[in-house]
Amino acid sequence: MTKKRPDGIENYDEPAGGWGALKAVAVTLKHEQVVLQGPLTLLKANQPHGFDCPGCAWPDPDHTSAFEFCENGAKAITWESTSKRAGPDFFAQHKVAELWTWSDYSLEDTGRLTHPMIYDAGVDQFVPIEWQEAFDRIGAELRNLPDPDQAEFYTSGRASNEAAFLYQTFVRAFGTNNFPDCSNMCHEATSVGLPLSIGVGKGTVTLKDFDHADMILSVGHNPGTNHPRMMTTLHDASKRGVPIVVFNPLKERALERFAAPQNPIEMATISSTPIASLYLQVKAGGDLAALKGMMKLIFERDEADLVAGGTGVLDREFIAAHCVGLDALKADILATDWAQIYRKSGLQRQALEIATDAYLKAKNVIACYGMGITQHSVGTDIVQQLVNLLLLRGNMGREGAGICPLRGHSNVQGDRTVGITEIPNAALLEGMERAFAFRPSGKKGHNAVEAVKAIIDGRSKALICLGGNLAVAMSDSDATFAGIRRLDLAVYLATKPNRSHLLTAKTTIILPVLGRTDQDLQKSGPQSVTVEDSMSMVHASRGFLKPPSEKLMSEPAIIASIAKATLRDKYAIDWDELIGNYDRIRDKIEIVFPDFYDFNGRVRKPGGFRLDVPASRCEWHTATGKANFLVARGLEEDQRMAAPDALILTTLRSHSQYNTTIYNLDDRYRGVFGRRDIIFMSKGDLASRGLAEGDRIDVLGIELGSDVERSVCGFTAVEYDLPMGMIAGYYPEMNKVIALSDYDTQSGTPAYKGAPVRVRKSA
Ligand SMILES: Nc1nc2c(c(=O)[nH]1)N[C@H]1C(S)=C(S)[C@@H](COP(=O)(O)OP(=O)(O)OC[C@H]3O[C@@H](n4cnc5c(=O)[nH]c(N)nc54)[C@H](O)[C@@H]3O)O[C@H]1N2
Ligand SMILES: Nc1nc2c(c(=O)[nH]1)N[C@H]1C(S)=C(S)[C@@H](COP(=O)(O)OP(=O)(O)OC[C@H]3O[C@@H](n4cnc5c(=O)[nH]c(N)nc54)[C@H](O)[C@@H]3O)O[C@H]1N2
Ligand SMILES: [Mo]
Repeated sequence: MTKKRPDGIENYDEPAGGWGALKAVAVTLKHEQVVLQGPLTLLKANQPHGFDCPGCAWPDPDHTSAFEFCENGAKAITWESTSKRAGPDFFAQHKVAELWTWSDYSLEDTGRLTHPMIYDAGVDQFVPIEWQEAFDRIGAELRNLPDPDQAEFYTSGRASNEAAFLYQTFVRAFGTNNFPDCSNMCHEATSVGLPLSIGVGKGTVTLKDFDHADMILSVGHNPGTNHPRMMTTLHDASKRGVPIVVFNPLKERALERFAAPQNPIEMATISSTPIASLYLQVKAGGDLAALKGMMKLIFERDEADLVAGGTGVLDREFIAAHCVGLDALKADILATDWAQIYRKSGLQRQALEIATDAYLKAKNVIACYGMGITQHSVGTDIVQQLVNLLLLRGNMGREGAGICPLRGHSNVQGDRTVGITEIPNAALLEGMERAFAFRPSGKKGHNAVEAVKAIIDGRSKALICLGGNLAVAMSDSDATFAGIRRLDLAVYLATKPNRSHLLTAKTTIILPVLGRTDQDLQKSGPQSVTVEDSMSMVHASRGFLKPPSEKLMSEPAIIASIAKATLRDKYAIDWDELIGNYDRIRDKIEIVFPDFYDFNGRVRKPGGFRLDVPASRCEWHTATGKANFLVARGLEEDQRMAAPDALILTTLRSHSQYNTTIYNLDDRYRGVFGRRDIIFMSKGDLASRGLAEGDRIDVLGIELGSDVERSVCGFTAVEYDLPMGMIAGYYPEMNKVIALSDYDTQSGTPAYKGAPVRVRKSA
């Protein structure tokens, strides 16, 4: 007899992709009332003369390919090109107090913003304001701050290179380096960890490398949902018989399919039994232990082989030529206790041995990873141990091998490249001086967590957001929301209304922007912008749709107008000239960043160009001039997990959301329909707490030395195939329980995938 499951929870047996995906797109098109432009728009995504898909940062084959079908790319595009509008009429009908009760889904579902709006506390409504008046207000408020460091300038990763570069120019001229950005909540562990290891904070592989890989490690990411076009690459690899070894606590449908029997992946084990590709259900936060375990096995195999008269299993030639730090790493790894490795990773020796054997058998290995690695209190450590594993066998800087962080937002990598950073280096400061004849301050500014803390403490008074939904994306929602409500000035450049906008400050202004798909007309005619994907490919993107309203301005034009109103004649930057033709902005980018030489020429070629990644050719821009084996902290007990009933919370994206944008309430591949108020728990953890599937439960955050109660209440427990000792819930709902103090001390990335919690039955 099959057990009755809670409402909306099903056993979903269909494979990832397929007809389910096509159906989902048709439903989205209809819901967004995109009748004619919709399908046409989809066909222009990622085409030589089209726009860059705002969905994800996975590259395109030379960006010249035929249309690649992508369910979630289609949703992202359709969501932007909707015919629904949130104009002055809409805001006149709804007070902010009412809108606050709406769901995140309903808020964005109102459609595209059409008019600049300012909050009027007298009527508790947003009312229209003229553009110039808005710019003058913002300029006056910013100039009135006693110290430029009292303002925070957030960037979300959809901003183009041109917008981001102008923004950082404005903010540095204004006088602060407070650049919180979405990357600080995302791949910061990569941006901080990789430079210390290999001298560059970016991935080293290109799409072509996947054709030459003999094994792919897929660690802590869910490409079937978040990078769907990557499935083509993984599918091709699996058809070639390349083993794909997955580390993920959840059996994600799209990754599992590669382990399906009809698509067998041959892989010799120690016992020479052929098995399918391997799915290791590591416990959340257990990858550090798992990687240390694999390296321990490698060192043990190496010694055994040497004793037996062999040459060992390490790539000694590569290590001698390119690496330093092997002895310290080996000492650390050999000193790591097996019992600790098993306990922290939740994996048994045999699983680690099979993974290690596959790794040692392969000549060329690519390691792909995502948020399952970076969003932990040891995120930077895990990234670096993954690099260690690759370096031991020389899997770096040669064809078919290397590290592949899967970036999030479609231009998050580009935004960082063109200067969105709170820690400007000398090269950036000198470049700015060359381009604009002023030397910006080199003082360290705020990252995302630091910015929100400064806002909560009242040290920062103003927040300008180039896109995104910072308050909802950040941990500790209650504290974050309260802090932002106390600001003097909050300004949001946005395409659609969201909850951050409703956290009204003394002055709150929403400025509607053109999206990726919209035509951007300036003095010299239609403009293209540029973006950089996960593999450092830079290419042009040109929108072609009629904008949702004649009132809309482009992001670069808005930034230039705010800059003019704030800086007036300071440093005599000719903002109008830069905006009249974006080629002029790109000329300036080229002056600041020499890697962009002949930018306007090269970006006009179909497919664009690749920015230099020295580690891709074994050139190591590190302090030692070599690739560094780095020792991570140990696996000692986390004090916060000392309570016997403590669990690790990991937070997930559903299949129908883009970060804080919720397309609908289904999470098809995980069998969840029409709801998000659920907590996935293992059978064992349910039973040991006297709970049953369907029970209402509360999740409470644990923060040492604090009695603040952070909780979500009345969520439904859903039994799920998970390792014991952890639970999973949806982002952003679960941000209420994660403390702001819970982040990776090396990179500042919040520990969204490894927060200590306990659960109780709801009263
Ligand atoms: N459709 C869609 N596309 C997106 C996004 C979106 O929201 N929707 N967001 C974009 C952005 S900004 C980003 S950063 C990327 C995010 O893309 P991903 O990196 O795929 O991010 P998540 O979905 O948060 O989590 C990924 C996986 O990590 C696993 N996981 C959780 N904890 C752990 C752990 O401790 N160890 C391991 N090994 N795995 C763990 C989860 O089970 C999940 O499968 O996608 C981008 N693309
Ligand atoms: N618990 C938990 N929290 C997380 C994460 C997690 O995995 N778990 N992931 C983190 C990660 S990886 C990231 S990247 C952050 C994301 O944080 P953000 O980037 O701040 O959030 P988004 O949800 O992507 O922002 C959505 C809003 O962007 C605006 N927007 C959309 N397109 C455009 C555009 O073209 N221009 C402008 N100006 N605005 C636009 C719309 O108004 C929309 O409401 O969240 C982080 N928070
Ligand atoms: Mo992200």
